[in-house]
Amino acid sequence: MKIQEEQIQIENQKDLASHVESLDFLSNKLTKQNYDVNAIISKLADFQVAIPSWALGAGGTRFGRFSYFGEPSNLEQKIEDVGIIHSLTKTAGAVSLHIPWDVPEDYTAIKEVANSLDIKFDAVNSNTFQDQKNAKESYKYGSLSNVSQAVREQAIQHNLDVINIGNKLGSKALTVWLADGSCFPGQNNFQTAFQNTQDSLIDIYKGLPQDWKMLIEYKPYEPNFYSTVIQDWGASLMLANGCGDKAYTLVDLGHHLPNSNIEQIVSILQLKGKLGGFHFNDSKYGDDDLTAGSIKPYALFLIFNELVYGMKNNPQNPDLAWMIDASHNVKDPLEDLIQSLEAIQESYAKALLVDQDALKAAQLDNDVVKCQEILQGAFRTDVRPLLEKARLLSGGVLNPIKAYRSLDVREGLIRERGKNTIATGL
Ligand code: PSV
Ligand code: MN
Ligand code: MN
Repeated sequence: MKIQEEQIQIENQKDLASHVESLDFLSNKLTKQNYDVNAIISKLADFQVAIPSWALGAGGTRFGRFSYFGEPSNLEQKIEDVGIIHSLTKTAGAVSLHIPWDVPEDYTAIKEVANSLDIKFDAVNSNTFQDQKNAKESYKYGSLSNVSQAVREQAIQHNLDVINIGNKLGSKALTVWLADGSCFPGQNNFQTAFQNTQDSLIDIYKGLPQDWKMLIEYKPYEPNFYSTVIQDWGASLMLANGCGDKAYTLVDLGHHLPNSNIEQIVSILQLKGKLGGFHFNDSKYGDDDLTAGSIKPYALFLIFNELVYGMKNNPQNPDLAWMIDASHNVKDPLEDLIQSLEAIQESYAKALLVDQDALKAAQLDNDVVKCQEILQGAFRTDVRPLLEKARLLSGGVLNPIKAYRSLDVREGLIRERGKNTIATGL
């Protein structure tokens, strides 16, 4: 299923008058306050977030999986789903694959599908948290950290294979997330597990092409509940530094203990030039993988405020790999991803409204109240007309969820693919 340009135009006609009215109102207000509205809109239009291949089906929990029907059952269909989201929002121009769930059968054909939908291949993800069919060794007690050299070698080789697959598709980064850790005190020697992980990562790093990055993700707990080898940004940063210049820390919003100051983590990593990637989601308790901005929108804004500051002031930090990492089982996954994209863009737009010069002046005066006024003034602005305009200029729709429903996309997918399809994923 592909959304046609005429369909987009018809959808946009329905909302154009009210969009023009609300954009005029906001533009006038912002222009009077000396904002360059067109520059903000063009930054929004440029901002692209990768969609993970595993979020296109209804997510599972350990208690079960409920299909949303019409789910993609192969890689081509997954890319087509990303194409649908991208044609509506124009902000999802990349897909992030998970190997071995998404190994292409025919590389040329897959690249052609992606190309025709204007989708690029973002970071590739390795999987050493599940045993693969016919694998000789088991990851039950860890992968890159395992006490057995044979297991570590198998896990290293898998990561090298993933790089090879990504290379054929045009990816430029490998994301490593490990489930390695322990469930009970005494089960692991912390130092041995960490050192094994470092040595294994160095072996993988040696196989990284010159223009690639290695992104090392951290997570405090789950599936292991006593210790995780790469449990926080400090562990990830040490490992990245131990590998070399092309290795970076990846921050996943759901991978922090409650009340962690994620914006501060992000800020300092950028200062050190070591923030490589970002996974968006939201959570109430832990790694809940909920829709970005659905629980703590102010926290998301504060994180974006630091990211915007870093993108401007930290040339030592590379461009970031942005990805949504959210999936659960009560919403249509495509609608959910559209909602996440909207929340991400909204937070970005609000962060772009923070007057950095005024904030700096207020900080130098120790005017705490003014600092807060500046941040909250930006946060309270309804920036949605700017997002609409960015989409309109890029050929997307003014209101993606409304258009998705009025075009009966899910019904079309069910007609094409059948009801009983289940996508691979977490
Ligand atoms: C598991 O927590 C996880 O959600 C990580 O965030 C990874 O990025 C993702 O799975 C895919 O491996
Ligand atoms: Mn993640
Ligand atoms: Mn996660």
